[in-house]
Amino acid sequence: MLLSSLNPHAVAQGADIPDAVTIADTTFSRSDLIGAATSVAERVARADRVAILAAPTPTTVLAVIGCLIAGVTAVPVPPDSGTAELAHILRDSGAQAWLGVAPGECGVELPVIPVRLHARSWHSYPEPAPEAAAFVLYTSGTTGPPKGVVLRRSAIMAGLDALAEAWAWTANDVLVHGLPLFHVHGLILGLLGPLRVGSPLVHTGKPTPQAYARAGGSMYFGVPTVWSRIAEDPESARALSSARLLVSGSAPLPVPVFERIAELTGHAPVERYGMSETMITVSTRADGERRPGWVGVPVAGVATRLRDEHGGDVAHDGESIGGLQVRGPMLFDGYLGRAEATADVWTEDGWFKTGDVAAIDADGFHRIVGRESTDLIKSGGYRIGAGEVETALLGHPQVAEVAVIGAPDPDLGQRVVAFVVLRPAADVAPEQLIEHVATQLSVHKRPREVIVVDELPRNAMGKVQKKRLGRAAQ
Ligand code: MCA
Ligand code: AMP
Repeated sequence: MLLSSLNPHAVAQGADIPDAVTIADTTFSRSDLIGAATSVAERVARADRVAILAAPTPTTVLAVIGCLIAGVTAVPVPPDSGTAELAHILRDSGAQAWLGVAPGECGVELPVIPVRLHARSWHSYPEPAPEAAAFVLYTSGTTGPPKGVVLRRSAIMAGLDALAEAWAWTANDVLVHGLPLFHVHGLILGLLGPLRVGSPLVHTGKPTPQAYARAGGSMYFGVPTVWSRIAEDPESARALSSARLLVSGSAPLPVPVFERIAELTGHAPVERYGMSETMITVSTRADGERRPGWVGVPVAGVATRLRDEHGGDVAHDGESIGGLQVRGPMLFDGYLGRAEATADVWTEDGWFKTGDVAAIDADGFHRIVGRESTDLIKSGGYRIGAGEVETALLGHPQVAEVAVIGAPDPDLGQRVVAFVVLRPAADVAPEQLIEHVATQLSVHKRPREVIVVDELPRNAMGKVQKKRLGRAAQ
């Protein structure tokens, strides 16, 4: 069973977990979760696919578990999604209803199935088939609107079991994080992980250093921005010294942050690498070497290889770099309704092309060097397609041309910067353009900076030279 700790037989035998999940000042015991989520399952069971506005709340937790119990595919939606993004996700996913809370107007009307926190049901559902789709998670590509990543139940089970093994994660752990519940990191690792392993979860709402320090957990998850903010708050950092494992992922952890965290907490961070499409494929092991700047070795069941631009082998000598390809049981089924885009990311012999450039050493240690395309930006651990931000800006009536890049940023890793050519006689402030993106897409996709220019640098073919813009933004 996917959520193996939510086992009604254990509760019937008196083995409850009093603090299975704590979120937004609410604590659910294991029996609360089973009873309340089964009641959600009863209400949602006749649907195939529903959308969940995935704010970090008890409602989201019960909605997600209810779908997993009933075998209904869940589409988690960022709670700060703007109108264009919301409408896209709803139309593209074919969600039939909102489960829990519905957002404001976006042009697509769906019924709302309520989640009642105090309702209980003890109905017993058979475990859905392992190949059934558990989630469609929306994630950005280099161009176009986000694509739906279809994750089946067996992939999630394999991904979580591999991490539990690598990190020696058991029911004796208490996991703490404050990550969003609409991506693999916060949702699958951060919520389903504890429910599978049986370790209590404390979700802090926001991943602030102070909240992490107060939570008193044994395992902490964070994106590099979270760890860099903790490294700048020595008092909070020192409070984490009683933990067992500090885990970083979703973006590169800068070596100085790794070292500062190790110095302040006494724990060298465990780094791991993954994608929405693959879950976590490479990780430092709890009992293994923790090398700053490196993300570890393939987890159980995963094979990796490097390929040059002609598809040739690249040596695993720790120096040579190539396109990273992976294979394993936790990979996705494809992009929803996009057979061509799905085919594009697989090689003929069945390896997934991550789009990341990496080096692998003779011991199997991986170093992620960067992405093949500059048009996928990682800001605060969020994946943001330059193309979708450009489309949003071009939708503004006063914008004539635009080029969006990820500029290096000490806090966010990269920050979204937009270079904009305005229409003649336009009268619009950069802040208004930033706000326009925040209301169309998600707040976290907004440019942190809009730079108005007379023209964009182009090559002889008329293509915008983003590398030159990158230098201008530093
Ligand atoms: C600013 N705000 C606005 C606006 N401008 N709100 C509305 N409209 C505007 N125009 C305010 C909001 O009120 C909010 O404030 C704040 O800005 C949110 O902005 P954000 O940029 O999100 O905040 P941040 O503090 O810069 O965020 C840093 C962060 C966040 C907390 C680290 O980036 C984060 O949660 N990242 C996690 C991403 C993640 O989980 N990625 C995993 C992908 P207020 O905060 O006061 O409400 S999965 C993955 O990558 C794979 C599988 C893997 O390997 O894990
Ligand atoms: P997402 O689909 O949002 O999960 O983003 C996946 C991308 O995040 C990967 O393709 C990498 O570019 C990046 N990423 C994830 N984890 C790491 C890491 N530990 N180090 C460097 N990059 C990472």
